[in-house]
Amino acid sequence: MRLYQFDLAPASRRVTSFLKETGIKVPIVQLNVRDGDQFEEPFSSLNPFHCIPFLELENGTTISESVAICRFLEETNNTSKKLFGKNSQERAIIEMWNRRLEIDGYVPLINGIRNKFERYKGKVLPGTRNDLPQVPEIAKRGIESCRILFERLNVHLNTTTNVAGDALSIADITGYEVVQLAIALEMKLDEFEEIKAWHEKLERRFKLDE
Ligand SMILES: N[C@@H](CCC(=O)N[C@@H](CS)C(=O)NCC(=O)O)C(=O)O
Repeated sequence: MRLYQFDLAPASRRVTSFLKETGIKVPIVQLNVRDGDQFEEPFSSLNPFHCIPFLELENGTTISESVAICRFLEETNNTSKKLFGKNSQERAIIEMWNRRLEIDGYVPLINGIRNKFERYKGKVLPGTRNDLPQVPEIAKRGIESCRILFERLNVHLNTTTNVAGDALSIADITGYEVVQLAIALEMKLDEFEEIKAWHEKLERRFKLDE
């Protein structure tokens, strides 16, 4: 089994944080997606979506999508920490928050970053190289979508230790990356005291070693 990663990429960092938290060990191969390693063989055929992370299994199957990878690793390793929940209700609440954070925060902000910063020119959609123009308005909309999410989330975090309950879950890992993306897009966070405290707590756990 091999996990293909690029440490600086948000989707990869979600898997790195999951591995850190659960203690699961997987052999890792670094692909530099900035240099375009994902378009070279054998990586291009292994994952035709041309994105990292992806997991290559011994039987030749490839699993892409960070959350699918984490779910597979949790189910196939007997770890005491269950970041996807221990019963039906926990699993549903965790999925609910994870999807909310992805749909209203992570995806709009990633689209915003790719449409705003010069370094993503020609790379507007993940896993592509083409002449699709950047549209700065998408960054503004991304921030607005995330601001509405944060207004709701800030109230919710008053009532709970972690986003989907007492135990830390995959939804907190997604949430940490959402706040990191919001900071990268220079979103104003002053009014979101609960989110800032939650992010600081997660930062102590998941900040990349320099
Ligand atoms: N939804 C996917 C996102 C994967 C993705 O977009 N990965 C980016 C890095 S964050 C990538 O590999 N980009 C390569 C490129 O755009 O060329 C996941 O969570 O795994």
